[in-house]
Amino acid sequence: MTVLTVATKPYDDQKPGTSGLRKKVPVFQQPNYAENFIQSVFDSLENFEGKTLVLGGDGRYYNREVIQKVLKIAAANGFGRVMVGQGGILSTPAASHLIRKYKAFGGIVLSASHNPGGPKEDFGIKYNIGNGGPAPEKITEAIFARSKVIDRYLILDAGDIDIDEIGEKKLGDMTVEVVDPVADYAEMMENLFDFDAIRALLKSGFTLRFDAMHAVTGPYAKEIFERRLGAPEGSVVNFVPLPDFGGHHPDPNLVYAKDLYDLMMSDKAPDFGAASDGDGDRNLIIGRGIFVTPSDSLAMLAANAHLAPGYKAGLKGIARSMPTSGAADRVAEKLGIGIYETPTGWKFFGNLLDADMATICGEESAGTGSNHVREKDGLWAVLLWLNILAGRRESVKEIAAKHWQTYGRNYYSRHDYEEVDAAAANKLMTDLRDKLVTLPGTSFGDLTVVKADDFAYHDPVDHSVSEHQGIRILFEGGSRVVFRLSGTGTSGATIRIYIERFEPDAARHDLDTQEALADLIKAAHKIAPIREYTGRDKPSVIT
Ligand code: G16
Repeated sequence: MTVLTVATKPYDDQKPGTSGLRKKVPVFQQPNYAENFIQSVFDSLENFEGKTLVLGGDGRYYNREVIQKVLKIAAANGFGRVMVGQGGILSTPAASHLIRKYKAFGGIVLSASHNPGGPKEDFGIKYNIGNGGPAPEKITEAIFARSKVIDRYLILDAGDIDIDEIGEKKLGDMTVEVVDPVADYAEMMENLFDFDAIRALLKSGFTLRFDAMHAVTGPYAKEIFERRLGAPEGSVVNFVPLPDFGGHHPDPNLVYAKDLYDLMMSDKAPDFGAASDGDGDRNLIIGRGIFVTPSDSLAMLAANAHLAPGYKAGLKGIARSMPTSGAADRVAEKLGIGIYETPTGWKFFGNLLDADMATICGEESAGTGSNHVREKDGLWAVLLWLNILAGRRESVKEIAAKHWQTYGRNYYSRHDYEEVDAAAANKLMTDLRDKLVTLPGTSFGDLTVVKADDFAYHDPVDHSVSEHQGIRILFEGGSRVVFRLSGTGTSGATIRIYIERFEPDAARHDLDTQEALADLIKAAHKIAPIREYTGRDKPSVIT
């Protein structure tokens, strides 16, 4: 088969964001757009000839087409083997696991995560390195630099290859191995968690509902929860992955997983409810009558992880992204282990995990994971919760209440202003940066600013520095508000405000979150008058 060298012209907008390149499908469908980016990835890497690439995606619209492009471009560039999930499907954590288990050179994951899918919706391409994690900034910057000057790509002159039948086939000199997307992942979960104990819990009448949101975790959840753990059929809902996720946002939060939330707050609630997102790396945890914020979930999982066989030796450290609440810090302090504060983006945890400085990591954006892979992992978080519930035989509500009694409660909320005008959002952030020096000492009602800065991260492993990672306003007593622009949206800009208050007094642990944070929310809008800049008078999503 012939390798074709196709002349192309660069696009100037192929800068990877928080997690890979995410754009609308019609943008990806422009002539050579996907080809340019894939070739830019390969042009930024060295010494992969003859090596293995892992490939899969969350099954969203355009997944299959881009899988074929990657296969032919990988063959033309000299990869020896591509392991591709059957039907082009691999959850993000399952892809990370395959890269690690089979010592692949790297992997390409096609996903726009929790963003909607469909002909006019979102698509994405992400490159993961040999440790199984998202490429670090020095590689994503090299990819972007290459994409701005690219003038050709290499592609095998071949027909499409069957990716639905498990087994090996040849594409030129390259082997394409179509693998079961679930098997290796499910086996890893069996090794990390006490499946017997969870089985016994489910047998005792404990009920669960897992909402796969018509996204990639459906087949994984069916296999693990229903077939291997014996949850009754029907415990997993919306389990058929659809290219448009059934027309919904596959985003497991209180807005887009409202049906699950309403059920869990009703008198028909099962004991435990959970959901995952488009590509299976995020999680939502709701007990009967209680939503557990991702920041609290991280802290509670870390405090109880020793109940699961995979973590019984204890944790080396905990890492959290800067906007994530400080709840995990208190657990780390009590355990006498390190706590690391990184910028938003799972890629920043990779070095800490590789250096064995952190074992469990988490983000406020519904991501939790551990050193078992190098991505966050939605089903892992659900299974660790189930393992803890099986070990403690208490409800989620009881576990949360006891946790807060021991450590205090970090009231926490995030307010998102989605799809606002990008220029207005950037101006808001620039003006905010300009007034940071004047803020310390200023009061807003009873709140006095003690510190205001623009978060910069100094990686303790490779000593790289990442600046402008979010504006922090810290108040006396430990409350804070943080402002950031999202790095994952595909139209306009999304302003995020993260609001947090620490409450040590157990008598005040039953307040409504928004009420507990009301004065901080007011102060946030005085400091950054979003309405004046954007015309928006309320957030589009509150989590
Ligand atoms: C990605 C990253 C996460 C990040 C999240 C939100 O998640 O992997 O680390 O926290 O985006 O980022 P932002 O606030 O910039 O939108 P995912 O699930 O979209 O891949």
